Amino acid sequence: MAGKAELLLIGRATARMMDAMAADFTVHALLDQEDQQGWLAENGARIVAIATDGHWGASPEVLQHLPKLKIISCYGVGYDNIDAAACAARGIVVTHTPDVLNAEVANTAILLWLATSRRLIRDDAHVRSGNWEKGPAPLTQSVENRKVGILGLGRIGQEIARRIEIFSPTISYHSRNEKPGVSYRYYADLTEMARDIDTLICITPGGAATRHLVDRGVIDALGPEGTIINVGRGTVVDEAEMVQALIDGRLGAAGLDVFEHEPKVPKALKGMDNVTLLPHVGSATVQTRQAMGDLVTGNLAQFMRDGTVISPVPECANM
Ligand code: A2R
Repeated sequence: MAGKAELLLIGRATARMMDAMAADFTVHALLDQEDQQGWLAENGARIVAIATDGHWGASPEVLQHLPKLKIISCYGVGYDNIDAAACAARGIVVTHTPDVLNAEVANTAILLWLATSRRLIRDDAHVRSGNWEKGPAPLTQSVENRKVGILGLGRIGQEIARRIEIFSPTISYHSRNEKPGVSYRYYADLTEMARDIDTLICITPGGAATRHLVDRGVIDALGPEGTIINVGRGTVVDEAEMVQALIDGRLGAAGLDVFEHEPKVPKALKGMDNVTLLPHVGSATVQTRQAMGDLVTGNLAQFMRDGTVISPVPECANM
């Protein structure tokens, strides 16, 4: 009798995911191998499935060792570290975890926006340090009636917009295509939108097509009263330009869950009290991460059962 199919785990998985995957697969964790290249060269030919995440992805250097690979199941909605078009061309289906994290990431965007505008971290420090006994904290910026622009009105972007409606009558968005049936104002040009708003919330995918969409021109159009909230990918914002603009006072504030070279964060940001910094935790609650894990293992199990998957990435939707 043939043994179980073999799966390569890139990165880490929860105990619940490991249990679920063990039903169909013998799981090999790449991070447990001392000599990863040597292990791949020796064992890669037996691997039919990969479980990975948006951070680790699946590099060409790994994939070249896996001639029998049929499926890559990615934990996270962003898959910019996987060349999905190349995988589709090789007959490898790539899946991700859209929708189950929409509400959580949208909540994180609102959390960052409120915390940044109302200087939550600075004022918390004001209490803890005892400075409150010497005097009140300086006033902050209201989130009521701001002009908010969303860069990327997709699944998550629309959830963010729905929440912003409570605070702001003026919501606009930029994406490559105008979204049918949406009442928010569409801008075909991002810089033009930036001129008309005071808060820019970024929630596009990463990758080459969106790299540095938020460049110096967009940052200067937002201006000294402007705020950038980024819960998409760090690469979407020209981070060096954003930091310099914050130093110069050409940009007012920033709330950031993602960074261009994360987990490395520019030192200058760490000393600013007009920025709020999070370690890429947009979807990182127990409940949402469990739902994401279940979708990762659900895609793998369904594929082993009948060759279909629940949530393919768009490049693999018609395989
Ligand atoms: O451009 P469109 O019309 O395809 O709209 C998509 C927009 N988008 C872009 N906007 C401007 N320039 C681009 N080069 C560009 N590429 C994509 O981003 C759409 O409105 C939005 C993405 O929406 P979804 O595909 O539904 O993604 P979801 O689930 O909202 O997640 C967004 C990203 C993930 O890829 C992760 O990087 C992060 O949030 O967690």
